Amino acid sequence: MINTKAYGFGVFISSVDHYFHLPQAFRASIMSIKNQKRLFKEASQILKGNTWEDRYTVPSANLYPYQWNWDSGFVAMGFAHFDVSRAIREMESLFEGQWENGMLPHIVFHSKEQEGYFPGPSYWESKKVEAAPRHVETSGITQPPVHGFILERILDLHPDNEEVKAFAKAFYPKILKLHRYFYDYRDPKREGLAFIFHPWASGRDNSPLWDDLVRTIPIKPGDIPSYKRYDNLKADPSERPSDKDYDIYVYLMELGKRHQYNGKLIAKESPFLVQDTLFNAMLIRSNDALINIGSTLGIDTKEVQEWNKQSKKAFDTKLWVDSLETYAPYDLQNNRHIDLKEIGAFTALYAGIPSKERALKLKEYIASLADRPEGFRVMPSFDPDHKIFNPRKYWKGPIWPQMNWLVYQGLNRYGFNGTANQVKSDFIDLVDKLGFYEYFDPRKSVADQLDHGYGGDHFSWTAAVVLDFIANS
Ligand code: 9WN
Repeated sequence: MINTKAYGFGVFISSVDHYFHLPQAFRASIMSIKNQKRLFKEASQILKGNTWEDRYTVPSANLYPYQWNWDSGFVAMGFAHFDVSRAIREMESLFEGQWENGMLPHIVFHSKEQEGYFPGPSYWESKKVEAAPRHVETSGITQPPVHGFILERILDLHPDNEEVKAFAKAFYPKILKLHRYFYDYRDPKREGLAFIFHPWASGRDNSPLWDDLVRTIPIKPGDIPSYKRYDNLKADPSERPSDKDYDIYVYLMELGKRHQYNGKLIAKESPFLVQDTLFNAMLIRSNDALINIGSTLGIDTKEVQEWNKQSKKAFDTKLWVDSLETYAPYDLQNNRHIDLKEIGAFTALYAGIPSKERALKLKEYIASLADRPEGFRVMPSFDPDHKIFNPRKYWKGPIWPQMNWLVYQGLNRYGFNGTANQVKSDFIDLVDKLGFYEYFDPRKSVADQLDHGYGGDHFSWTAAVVLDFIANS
């Protein structure tokens, strides 16, 4: 892999062809150069095709027709490999949705209500909330904060680009404000860990992590309005969350709406209040990025350093579960760990949280999945030994692109390059064989017989991850 920092090698890729004129020695051969070139081109076309008004990108034109929070972070990283000005506009358009209190919503509705997605702009009633922006409608929940390390990645790719430097300076305070929101509004006991109050905010909607918790939420007639789902008309309904899951999603959105999405009030009442692994690992890794960027740009980072010291310690002590040999989310309303083995825990590597010993345990688990006789590509989103594991169903087992990217980065951070490369090549191989889908079957024997992935096609973050993986091979 090219470590751009170590080689002082600013990979400025102004076009697909420019990239492929780079010396071959810098590109390990995970597949033929011809195939890499083809995938790189297809990926860039997908991002361009999913772009609206030349400034924001939808995850998938058919399934998710608005701008999503963490999707757009990855999308910006993808664009940074061939059109950095578009990468900048992606981040800027996303943060147009940022609220006065710093909250960054999980969807920004640049376009009017469209038939085909629930819950659309009119559902959330964001404009009734004083802190929400006036010029654009948004949702009222957030998503994992990836934007700090995405900004760092863009800067790393273009260290001498003046437009990028100016953007980083102007953008830094917005990300800082977002992180401050999490510490001020989502961490009532000042533990250094932010809570979420909706499964969607975890980025992993129907993960088995949330099953027990949401099952205990009683919904009485009249608690939720009637609504119409479209997701299960557009994607295979057997892969999507159940109707019961959706009722809970709506119930929790109603609760948020009732409290004008005010974290402090919600914390008192919400039956779903969780300190999630992935969410907090992203916050910590993005804090790290703010510290690194700050020192390059001459910005004082004392406040961020203090947050991060506390957050790293709290994550490592509170969220580690010995019997599982991984981290696990913490359910604040029932004071217990949600002790299941799930991919979010493994992103702690990317945030530099575990000791070497713990990191080794995490790595060995991933490697052991890959070595099994029945054969898994790594890394499935949920524990294949658990009875709930379902290799086709959304967050209950399939391989997800952005999660593989995060796990890959984490393994490399700890020097486990062999396993990291396996995670990367497994993913590239899936896309090469099955297309740019939203998620993939992790079972080798099954996926090898298929001719497509699962969920939405022409998916933006799938394209973004392919671009980054290939550019850094
Ligand atoms: C709800 C857009 C989003 C991703 C999430 C993924 C899925 C939405 C949905 O799609 O969630 O936000 O309607 O199911 O779980 O991670 O950001 O790609």
